[in-house]
Amino acid sequence: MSDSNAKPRTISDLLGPNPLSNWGKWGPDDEVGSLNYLDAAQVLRGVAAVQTGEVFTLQVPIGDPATDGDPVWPNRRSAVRTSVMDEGFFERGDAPVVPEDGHRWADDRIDMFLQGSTQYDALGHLWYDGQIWNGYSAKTTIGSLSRASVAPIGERGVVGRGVLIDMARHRGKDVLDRAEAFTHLDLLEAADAQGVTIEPRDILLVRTGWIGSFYRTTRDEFYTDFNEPGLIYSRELVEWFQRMEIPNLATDTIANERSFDPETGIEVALHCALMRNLGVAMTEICWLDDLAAVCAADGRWTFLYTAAPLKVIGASGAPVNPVVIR
Ligand code: UVW
Repeated sequence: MSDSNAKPRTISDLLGPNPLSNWGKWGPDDEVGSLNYLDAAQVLRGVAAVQTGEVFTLQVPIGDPATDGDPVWPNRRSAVRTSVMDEGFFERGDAPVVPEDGHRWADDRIDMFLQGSTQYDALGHLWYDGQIWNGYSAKTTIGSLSRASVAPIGERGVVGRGVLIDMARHRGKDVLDRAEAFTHLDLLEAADAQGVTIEPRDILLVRTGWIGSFYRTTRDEFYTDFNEPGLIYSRELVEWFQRMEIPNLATDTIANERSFDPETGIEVALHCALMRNLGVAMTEICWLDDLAAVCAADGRWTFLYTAAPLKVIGASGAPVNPVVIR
């Protein structure tokens, strides 16, 4: 960009020639990025946050016939689960084999976007300027991610101290508005109001109420003028994530950040700045409403967070059901 007052048009324009980066920090072959911060000491710090033994699962249901599809990014489709064996097959005489010992079974298959439910993004899920996380060529994504797929995250697992910041509750809302923005300073203000400190290497969970709203509204309304509320890019925010060594960002939105900047049209800048450049893992479409209600009731916002996405080889992401113990 020659004119420094011109609006950025691309991610490169926005992030500038020297974006903050963790490339190389964990060696030339790294595929899990900032999750490297979650060493044994962080696991024990997470365990130390457990006080009452309550367990919360953060996955949203997949393929619930009671809802109008699943919450997915606009160009993705909801999962379709199909019974390929059940009692009906036996009753109709359609079972390929009928064991004489009398046992019967049900089998299913599922057709879904791997990012079509609560999921981890692979670090190679999104990129700009021809390079993915750690500087690997974008060509490594062709056909299958041969670098930084989701499988190494599944292999490693994610365990540490989680802290929940409830931006919706902090702003006195059930759900933040479309495109409603907040920054790391807002997170710190909300943390202060909640009486909790975000510590270095915390797994950061942020509630906006957005996914909860999917289940209370019509699909049409949810997707009209689609622009999720969330964190927005600034160099200061990225500096804060880097300085705080945040390993993992988890939110109750589909893409963990405001979808696009209405001024510039630039989309998912934080996927580029945090995930591609710093190696911050992203957990998306989390169910946080129940956890938040309990945290708010007793004022305790930290816990043990554990998760491991499915080890789908070469995949850009994979479903996960994170488990929180408080
Ligand atoms: C996008 O790719 C836009 O979002 P997600 O990270 O949810 O896959």
